[in-house]
Amino acid sequence: MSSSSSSFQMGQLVADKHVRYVLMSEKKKESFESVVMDHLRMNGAYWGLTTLDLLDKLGSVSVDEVISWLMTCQHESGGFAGNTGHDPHVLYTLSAVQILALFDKLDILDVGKVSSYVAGLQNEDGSFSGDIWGEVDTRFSYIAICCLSILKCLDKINVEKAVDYIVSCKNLDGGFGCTPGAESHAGQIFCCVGALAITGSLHHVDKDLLGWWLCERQVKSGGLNGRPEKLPDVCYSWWVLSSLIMIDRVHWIDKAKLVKFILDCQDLENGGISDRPDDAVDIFHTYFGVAGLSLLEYPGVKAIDPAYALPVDVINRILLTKGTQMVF
Ligand code: GRG
Repeated sequence: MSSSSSSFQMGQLVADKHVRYVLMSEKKKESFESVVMDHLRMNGAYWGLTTLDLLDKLGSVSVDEVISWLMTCQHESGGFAGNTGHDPHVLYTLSAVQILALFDKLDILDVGKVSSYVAGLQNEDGSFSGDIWGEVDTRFSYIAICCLSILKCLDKINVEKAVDYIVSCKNLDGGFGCTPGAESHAGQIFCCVGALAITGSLHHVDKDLLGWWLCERQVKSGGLNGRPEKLPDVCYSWWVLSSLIMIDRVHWIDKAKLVKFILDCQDLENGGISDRPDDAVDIFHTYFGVAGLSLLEYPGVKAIDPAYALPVDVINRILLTKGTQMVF
């Protein structure tokens, strides 16, 4: 379906240009962007490949090439690094698992090994460290829960303690921070709400209070910020909207104005999406812009799951097959 047939009376998504931008950014290995992103290439691959899948163009990449590189990033511990020769971290392990899920290639994984690596990062209080160096953050709680759920190994961790820890990071404004007492931030809210959604624990969220805080993130231009008094940024189209959808309060924001803000951040000539109109594009904002449009049901963009951050058809394929452990 082309966006010209849509009910959105505004600029259009230049989908073909974004596809070309994603495919080209992979080829420009010497560019500044590639060099500074070298250590987190696994995240970049997840952002780029998911963008392609949402635009129904995943077939444009060589599955074998991606997977043979991806497997060079796995360590003896079972965890994945951001690139060949780097150290493993749970951040990159989730991206690796998500990429394999996109390609329907989870069967090449030693699931026992990967899940033991992730589960081994749970601490006594239920929180998760990101790697052996021990930094604790609710981002890592989400990542561990999302990863283990995709691998159908949630039973390897103490889910009750994991949930209790996340709840201990809830603030009086209804939001969540990275550790107990830390300021509410839309990115951390996505992580906490996502982890609670996956574990069937959303009853811990005050949906009206949090919904109010989240819908107040919309500013005059239609864009969303991540916390009060901050500038809007396309990436919050994902962190805020997905959270609003999970708590069933997405109708509290002006969706048409947000669509316009995202479309205004496109590079109409060379493809790619930036944080704000007229800034330089990058792969991170291109993904979160397209993913935001997916949550807004923009025509021609496949539906994405707000908790797992993967296309709905991919999640259905995984969760509806034999061996599913439903925690709901
Ligand atoms: C699978 C989608 C997915 C995520 C994996 C890594 C992760 C889990 C979640 C990250 C959540 C997070 C903290 C997002 C915020 C990212 C961001 C733009 C941070 C910028 O923070 P500041 O303080 O910017 O620099 P503001 O906008 O507050 O000025």
